[in-house]
Amino acid sequence: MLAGGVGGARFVRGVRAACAERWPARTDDATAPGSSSAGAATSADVTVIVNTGDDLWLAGVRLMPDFDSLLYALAGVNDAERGWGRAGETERVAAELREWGVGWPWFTLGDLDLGTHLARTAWLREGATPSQVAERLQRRWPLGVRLLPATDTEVDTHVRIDPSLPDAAGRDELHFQEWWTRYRAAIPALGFEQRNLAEARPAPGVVAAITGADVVLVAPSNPVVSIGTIVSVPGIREALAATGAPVVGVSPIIGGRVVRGMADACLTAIGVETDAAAVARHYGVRSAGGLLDGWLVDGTDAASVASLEEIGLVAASVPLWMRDLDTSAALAGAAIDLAARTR
Ligand code: FO1
Repeated sequence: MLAGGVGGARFVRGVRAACAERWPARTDDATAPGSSSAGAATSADVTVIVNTGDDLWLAGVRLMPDFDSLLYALAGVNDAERGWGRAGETERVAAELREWGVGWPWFTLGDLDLGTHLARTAWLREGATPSQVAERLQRRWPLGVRLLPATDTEVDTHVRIDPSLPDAAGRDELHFQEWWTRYRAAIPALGFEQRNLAEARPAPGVVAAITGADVVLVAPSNPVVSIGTIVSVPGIREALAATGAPVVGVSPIIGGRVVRGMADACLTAIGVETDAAAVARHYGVRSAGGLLDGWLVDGTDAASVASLEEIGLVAASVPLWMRDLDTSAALAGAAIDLAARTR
């Protein structure tokens, strides 16, 4: 699976549940990944390739927001209401950091969450790579799936803006997290740029996961800064082109609106309409050099299925709203079924 954080987490939980239902863990295999997390035991081998473009250094620690959102959600320790961070979080350290003028006053580092950032940063300073750190963080909770950062290179996304705008204060770019959390994506983006992309390589295991997969799923995550960043790491798009597995995506747009977040601002910036079929066309059809073999849209967008099939996609409309684990699992099951139809 390719996934971003908040939007990706619900879908990944659904995939885990759908796999547990279809391919339950063998009862004699007590060591199966996820065997001790409720309802998640599956013999399926699920790898999630996680967007790292939202990552940043702040207050001396390395943050990997999408990785952490997936980690916390799959472990069941996430703040489901807010959508990011830990449940039962306190903010005592954040209040101190504001007093010291360290970090960003509009960006909250919760106390429990800071524990994760400190552990990660300590291991990075000891010489571990981000993917090795990711592996260590996952040992704490039995997730039932493997989370892999797309790359070990720091490819933090920056947003190009017009320096003459009042909020820009003369700057012609902002870190994605400042644009997203401070300005709620309201400053028109002129473009998105990932740092160090030319020298970036897929993290160990990423290419093998894609080329060795039976099915590749593209989560309903932000097509520009989440999925877009993953596939812009040199080698990942090529692995997707080469894999024998069908590649099936789920639209993050329902009835012309984003399901959550502000992906519409990102799509507008790159000239793509906020529309389920337009996102599919943006990803492109694999047989013509694009990413996808199949695409799921919501019932609201059922009218676009015929035109998507005309351009060579296997498409279907199903309920896309992930209200709870059951609806997420049903959606994941529909994506797996669509993959079978592409063969
Ligand atoms: N989102 C916010 O809207 N405000 C915050 O203060 C904030 C803090 C934060 C800290 C750690 C972390 O992992 C994520 C955090 N997020 C916060 C969420 C994050 O900015 C974004 O929603 C994602 O990167 C976009 O998927």
